[in-house]
Amino acid sequence: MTKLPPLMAKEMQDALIQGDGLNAERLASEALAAGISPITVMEEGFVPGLKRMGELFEAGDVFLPELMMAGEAMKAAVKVLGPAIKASGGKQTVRPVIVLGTVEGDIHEIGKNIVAIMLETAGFEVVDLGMNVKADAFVKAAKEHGASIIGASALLTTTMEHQKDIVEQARAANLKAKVIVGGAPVDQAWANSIGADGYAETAKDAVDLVARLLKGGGAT
Ligand code: B1M
Repeated sequence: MTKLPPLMAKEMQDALIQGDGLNAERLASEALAAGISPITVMEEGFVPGLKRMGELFEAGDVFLPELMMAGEAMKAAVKVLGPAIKASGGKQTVRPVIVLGTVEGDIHEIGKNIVAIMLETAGFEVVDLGMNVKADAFVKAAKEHGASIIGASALLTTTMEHQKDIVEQARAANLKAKVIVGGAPVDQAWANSIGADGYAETAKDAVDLVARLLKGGGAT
């Protein structure tokens, strides 16, 4: 598979930092036309741009409007890359259901959307509840859809606590579904402390984790 040229990766990161969605979309299309894997383009091209944006925001060098524009530019890139990632996946007849969402009080959805795309590509059926989703809505949807897995994403240290609510409510409702957690501030220690069935650092790890859990294997 063709590698992502460093100059193009830099242009992708700059497009996000400048909040330039049109450029992000163009660069994503050009990279695909050049035969570069859409996952490589996402992970090595665009995601580092958002990480850099987070650092600039934390340092007070950019403000909320710029952060929002970077998020929109990323969504423009995902619009091009998502279908290409899905097209690279195989087809499966029996598709275990995964209920996925970003927890209550949290409107970060880009990482969760990437996780959804990767899970669908791997042959799972994803019921995407969106962002700012209350714990009881995860549980209700899992019951309705007969989900095997509930996946909760959180990007804020202040909203991670709701992942614990989801685990507790899922247990209280005697759900068979396993609960997995992820998102930038989340780690294995947090997942253990709230009794979650698994933690994944990246979207690709989430796919491996789900496959392992559904085979009856452990979370690590
Ligand atoms: Co926000 N934001 N933001 N933001 N934002 C962060 C998270 C922050 C770290 C930036 C910073 O200060 N450095 C900081 C949080 C600090 C903290 O909690 N300690 C922060 C803040 C403070 C805020 C606001 C409070 C700002 C304000 O209003 N003053 C506000 C909160 C709003 C709210 O949610 N209530 C806010 C708002 C926003 C925007 C709306 C402007 C925008 C989001 C746009 C959108 O999603 N539509 C935004 C953005 C873009 C960011 C950063 C820059 C980028 C997030 C992102 O999309 N990353 C972020 C900085 C950072 O994360 N370093 C930041 C790319 C994405 C692919 O990565 O989401 O980590 P990520 O997902 C990865 C993995 O984590 C994993 O897979 C993905 C792909 O590999 N993963 C899972 C994710 N979910 C998973 C679930 C799984 C498994 C794996 O299983 C279920």
